Amino acid sequence: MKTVYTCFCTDVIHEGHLNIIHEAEKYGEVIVGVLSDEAMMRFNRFPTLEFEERVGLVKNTEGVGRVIIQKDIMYDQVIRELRPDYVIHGDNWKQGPMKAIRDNVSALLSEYGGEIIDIPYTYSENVKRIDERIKEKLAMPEYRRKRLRQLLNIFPTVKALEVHSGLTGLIAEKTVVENQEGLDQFDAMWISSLCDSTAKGKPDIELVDMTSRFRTIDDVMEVTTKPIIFDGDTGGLVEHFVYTVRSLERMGVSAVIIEDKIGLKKNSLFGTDVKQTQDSIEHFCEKIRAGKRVQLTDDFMIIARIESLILEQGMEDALRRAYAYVKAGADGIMIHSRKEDPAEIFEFCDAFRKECREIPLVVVPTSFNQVTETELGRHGVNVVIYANQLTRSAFPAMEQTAKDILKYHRAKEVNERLMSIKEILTLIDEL
Ligand code: SPV
Ligand code: MG
Repeated sequence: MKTVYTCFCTDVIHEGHLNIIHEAEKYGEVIVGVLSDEAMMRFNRFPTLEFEERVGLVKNTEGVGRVIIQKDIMYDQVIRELRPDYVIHGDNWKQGPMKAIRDNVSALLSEYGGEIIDIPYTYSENVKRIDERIKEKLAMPEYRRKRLRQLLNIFPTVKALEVHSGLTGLIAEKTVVENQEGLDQFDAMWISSLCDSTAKGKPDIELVDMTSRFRTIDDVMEVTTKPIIFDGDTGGLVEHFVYTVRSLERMGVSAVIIEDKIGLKKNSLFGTDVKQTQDSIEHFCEKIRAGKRVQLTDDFMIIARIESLILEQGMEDALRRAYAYVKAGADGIMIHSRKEDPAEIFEFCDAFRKECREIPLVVVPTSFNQVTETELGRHGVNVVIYANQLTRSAFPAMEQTAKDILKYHRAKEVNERLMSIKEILTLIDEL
């Protein structure tokens, strides 16, 4: 009997999947691969069911002969082991980022004469509704909040992109590219104080108040499902920080990062060019302890950010602070540097990792931007934050457009570099 393989990356079986199975049955024994949590999280979206539940769902579906686990988004291992006569899939994988997967399958099958069967993708109101419902579920605080911890348990490095609005949130949520391993996308979002302030035309000095910062979080949350790491600046007064923790946790934010500075905060990338004061270890530990004390779930993380290298206080001071903050209950450590050479970041991470193997390490490679995520991962870094690149790329583009319209007294000259009217009109889906 011939074999037909299909891979399901789903937590609900709907008429589209039933149709695939029904069509597959015409060709032979139907083998369904259930995509592993790791692959689903990295390349598609977070599952809302436990892996075993997803396997059970497929096993109990009529027409399914065998169920296996597909570990990677690309089919190499599965096809080499199973050598199915056919691989069947909805024809939606002929375009967009999924085309890379189809090309991979096609190349593998051609090695021994297997065939792809593309069947029309089921576009129906019901399928659309189911898809939307799952997305809504993923956006709920109780699902979203724990997602950063889940990611950290699975992936060696998590990458976060700066967002400061619904629109930038959508970019972080939806941007997918093809690479050697298959598809890639951002895992999380960073609500930067610098970019949130800049978007409002204000300096990054804790001037934009928490009510406004929460409004930004809300704008982002309304249109995304990925976990949020919030830049909490200094955390403010201990008496205020406890309320911030409660609010962020309730909203479904996964982590807040607070920096060990006190008084008027200036952006770290100014370094010692401006007056900035580092907090005492004792006082900052008190802030961490107070935050941890008021937390209501185990999901939320308070990450302590060390400014010793920024303020040229030396490696020893940075490490002493890191151990003290971990002892006070910090769920992670962020080490910051404004040097172009990543040597001091590597030195810190290597030394810290010898003492603390488990505590997540966070870095923001803005100045030392030549290092890759893999390199940072080798030094024990778990979260890489691209803290301001969206804002910094948008501003010069917008400014140039404004200049050119002024220069030519019309918009024809800038038109070529613009998104088309059709694209902007259809960019945002309606419910
Ligand atoms: C931010 O993005 O606001 C940060 C990172 O705090 S940095 O600007 O490098 O200080
Ligand atoms: Mg900041």
